[in-house]
Amino acid sequence: MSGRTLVLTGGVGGAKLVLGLQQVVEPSSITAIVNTGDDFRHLGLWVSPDIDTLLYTLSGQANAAQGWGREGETWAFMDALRLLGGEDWFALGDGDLALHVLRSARLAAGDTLTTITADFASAWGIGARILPMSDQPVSTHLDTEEGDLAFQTYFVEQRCLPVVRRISFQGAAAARPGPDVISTILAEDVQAILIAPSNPYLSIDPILAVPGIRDALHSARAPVVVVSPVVDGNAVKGPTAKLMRELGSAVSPEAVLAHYGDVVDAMLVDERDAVLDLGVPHDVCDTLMHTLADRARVARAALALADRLQ
Ligand code: FO1
Repeated sequence: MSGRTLVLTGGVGGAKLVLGLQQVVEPSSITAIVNTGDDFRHLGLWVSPDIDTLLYTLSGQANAAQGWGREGETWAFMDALRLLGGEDWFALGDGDLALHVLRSARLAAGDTLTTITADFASAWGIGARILPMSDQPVSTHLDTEEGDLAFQTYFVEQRCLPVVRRISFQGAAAARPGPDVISTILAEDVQAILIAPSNPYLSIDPILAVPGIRDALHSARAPVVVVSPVVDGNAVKGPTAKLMRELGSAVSPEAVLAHYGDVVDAMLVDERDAVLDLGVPHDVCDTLMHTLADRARVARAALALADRLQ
């Protein structure tokens, strides 16, 4: 297979797939379009968790056990903050802080998130292209039984406990896709557009909510293949299954596919989920990605499925 590979991705699950792709295709042929609905201003700093998870993962700095932040992190800033009575529910490691400080200063000086992200990736020798879904702020909000919660309040402070009734993406309607997002989706040399096994509601929907992205996926020459985030009737990680149930959905590959609708051309399903007829082509493999070899296997299977549809 030759040509470019695009991945729509959120946090840790998506980063694992991109890392797997790097094992099977040239890193410079990969473009990740990343969710920024989790981004927020905290202690005056602009934090972009999903972009940073990808930056840390692809540069070999990620704290894999924790699922966010960097390996070998120190916490002097948080200790000092706590002694001053500062908010400590969202932990910013000392090294991680450098990213947020620099990003915030550059945004204030008029640079875009796209340029800043590209510069960070280049500083760390990352070959893949990392494109924020938009340079305008989009904030995921959850309408819950405890009231309206901003994403990080729901996810980190409230540990996803409140029951969710509705999800919205504030700012999405007025946001524009990042400068190269649409042209990259529509490019002639794209061989596959993958939707990572990230949370469909919290990680991928914000990307699809940016006007123009869903239409571009429809018009793209390359097939759109989703890697199922459901394994054995449950979600691999995080609040996906809980959220799907609360929003009245079954926790199954079929339900994920129905949620995405006609934007998806094919699905890579986990071997533990018996699927009868999905209505779109599908392949089956072990989609759990614990090791680098697992990640390469899933990437290879997703690309092979896309190749079959070309
Ligand atoms: N997740 C947590 O569960 N607790 C934290 O204190 C926390 C801090 C944090 C700092 C920077 C960053 O980029 C991410 C951080 N995350 C933390 C993870 C993150 O908020 C979520 O996992 C993602 O937004 C979901 O993809």
